[in-house]
Amino acid sequence: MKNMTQKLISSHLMSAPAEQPKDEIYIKVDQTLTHDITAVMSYLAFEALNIPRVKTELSVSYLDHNLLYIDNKTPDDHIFLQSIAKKYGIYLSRPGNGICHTVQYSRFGKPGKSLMGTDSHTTSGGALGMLAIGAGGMDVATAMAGLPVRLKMPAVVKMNLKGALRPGVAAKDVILEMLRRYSVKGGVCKAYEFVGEGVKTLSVTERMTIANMIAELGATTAVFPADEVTREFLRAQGREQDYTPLYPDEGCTYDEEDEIDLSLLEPMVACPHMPDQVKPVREVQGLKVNQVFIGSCTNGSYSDIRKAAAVLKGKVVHEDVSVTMAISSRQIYRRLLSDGIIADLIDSGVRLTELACGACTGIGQAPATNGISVRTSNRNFKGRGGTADASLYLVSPEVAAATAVAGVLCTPDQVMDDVSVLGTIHEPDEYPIDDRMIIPPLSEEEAAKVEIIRGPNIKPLPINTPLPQEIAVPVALKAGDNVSTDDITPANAQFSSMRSNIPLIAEYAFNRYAPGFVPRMKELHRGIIVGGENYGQGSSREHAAITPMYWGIKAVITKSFARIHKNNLINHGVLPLVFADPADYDRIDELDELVIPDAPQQLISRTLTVYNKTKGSSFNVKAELSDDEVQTLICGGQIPYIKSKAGEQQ
Ligand code: MIC
Ligand code: SF4
Repeated sequence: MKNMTQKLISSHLMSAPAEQPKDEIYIKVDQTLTHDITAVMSYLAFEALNIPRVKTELSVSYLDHNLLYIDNKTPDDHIFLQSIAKKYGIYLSRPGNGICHTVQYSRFGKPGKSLMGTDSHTTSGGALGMLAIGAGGMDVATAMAGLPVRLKMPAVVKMNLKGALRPGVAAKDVILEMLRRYSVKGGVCKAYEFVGEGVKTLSVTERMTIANMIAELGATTAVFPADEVTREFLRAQGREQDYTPLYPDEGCTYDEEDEIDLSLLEPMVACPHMPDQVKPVREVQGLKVNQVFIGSCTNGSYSDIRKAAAVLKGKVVHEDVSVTMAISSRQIYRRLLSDGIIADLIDSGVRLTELACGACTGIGQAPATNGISVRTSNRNFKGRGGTADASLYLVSPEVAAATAVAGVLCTPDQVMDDVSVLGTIHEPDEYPIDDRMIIPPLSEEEAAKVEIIRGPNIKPLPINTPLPQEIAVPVALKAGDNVSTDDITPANAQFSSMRSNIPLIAEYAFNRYAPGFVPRMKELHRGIIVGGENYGQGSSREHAAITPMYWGIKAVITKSFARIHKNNLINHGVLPLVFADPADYDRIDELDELVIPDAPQQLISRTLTVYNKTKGSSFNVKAELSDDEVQTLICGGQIPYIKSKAGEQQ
């Protein structure tokens, strides 16, 4: 008797099954996705593996994040990515077709399949009953090469949903409630499986909002059943043939369980500067707001936008509020257009931006100085919106629209006569289907003739050297808890355009969080980073591992790591170590000289003694790593490791 997560994992297992959560397993990946600001690193890694064509069932490359083209760099990257797609048998979703997660689950997702993407919110595919996991570019390159991908078996949490949401309360409030309960690190190495009568009341797009933001809990994935609601969605997408059911077996067991009564929820808001700073809107209502952003992959569905439009209908946005909207795909935009909704939005003074990520990750629409921005997206880390001193609040589309009208944070009932109309808005029975903005792969013969076009911004992927016998380095940075990858590698239009050029983007490592880091590394040339809990939370961007490695960071010692970032460190040969006694964190200062003698042997033993030469003391750290991960680190990262294994086999 299996739960849904166990079913999905066992049907993709390429190793012995896990005996308990956190055991290492290997899985086969059926589908991959990449997007423009993580893809270049991933395809450079794929090229280094010398494989003529992707070996997945389906791989898609999306050009969706950075469409501002502030200079030559991003268009150069896009041309490179288009030629890579042609060369290696990859679909390419062109700029303007929509945000990766929305297009992927709408046009390609299939219940029962596995999906790995170079984006933390790849978990969105769980809405369809897929095993959908976010990863770094190197892991996705491994998946595209048809090799088994390493994964820690997640503990499976049963989320029993009861009742139904009241009008004005949204799927966003379900995931915000989970963040309130469990925190941004509460989901690490967990898969949340949604069951119960309440699940049937949620559309696939509502399920997607929840599965999308499961990433904010640090979770591995979310799984929803593939039921009649799923079949209906696939039918509306003209893909009923892709439906296969997925349910938990009766009597199956779980590692943990919890319950949410949907009918008891109320509108919620995540306050600055962390997605788990959640409160009911009523506790913060009246807050004066400068900016509202509606849309993004999290809340850019047809019904999200329609609900926002229903709140705004007949009204004009408040004179002190700038209101922008990023609808998440061309398909949704087209349907909203034919249903007259776009006209309503324009009449209300909403500014429509591109069908792209944009403002969600600070690519345009930065808030004003000390600005208050209310957003339907999924992250509100400090500086995420592009303005260092702005404050971002995360809410549902209904609350965002009400706030846009009132100029202060409020709930829809405060600006509408009758919120029950929100309960009548559903996804369409049919979506307009036009995939001409997706370029299909070429035949093998045609692909062989394609030349890769590499603009000047595309610099080689730096490869680390094998682990030295002794690490003797200073503490280059002592960081606090919950350092996000946005803190390490910011992502506005300017920085996102540097993602293919490590020497350039490395100049900005930690530039908001610790502006002294790069100047210091230029003097030290080597170092260790010390961090608190949940180090590296947030996005999957590998640059947060590669740029410190580029400057000579050999190890990161923390109280705990976020899942994807830890894997990225391993893949790039940087030791992710955890304090055996967290109190040792307080006994280290920046610039202390640390020595790890016999580093490879100590790593193999999993408990390492670190000498603090400056303090004349020592402390122990743990390497919570599998045998394969240890070998990867000894080789200097995933590419040297795969190559050494291939060499052994010859
Ligand atoms: C994000 O939402 O933070 C991003 C930008 O989509 C990232 C990917 C990236 O940093 O390139 C993510 O979620 O992984
Ligand atoms: Fe794009 Fe924002 Fe979604 Fe990331 S979270 S994929 S930046 S819309």
